Amino acid sequence: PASDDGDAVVLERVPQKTQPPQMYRVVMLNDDYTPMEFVIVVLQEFFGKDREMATQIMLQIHLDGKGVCGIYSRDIAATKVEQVMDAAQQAGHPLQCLSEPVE
Ligand code: NFA
Repeated sequence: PASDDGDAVVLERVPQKTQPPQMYRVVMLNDDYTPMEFVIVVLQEFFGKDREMATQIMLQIHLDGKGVCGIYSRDIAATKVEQVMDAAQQAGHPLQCLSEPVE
């Protein structure tokens, strides 16, 4: 009968190769002309905030000069910026929005 005490099977842990995606903060900037109500509606429409949270974020931007609307992967963040900038332009408001890598 064949002996089976020969070749040991070694299972090695392969290091994880994939990294979580770089995330991006979508930041909105204050200005003197965009109506507060417009900012609140934009935060609800494009960032899924309820009216209370949208109002808090708007006031933070108004008082501090800028505020974070959300954190997303690159393509989603770029789309949010585009949606805000398009809506602002359509409405004739100078509202500015940008994305920046986290860390
Ligand atoms: N500062 C604007 C105003 O007083 C309101 C505003 C808030 C604009 C947040 C842009 C961003 N009408």
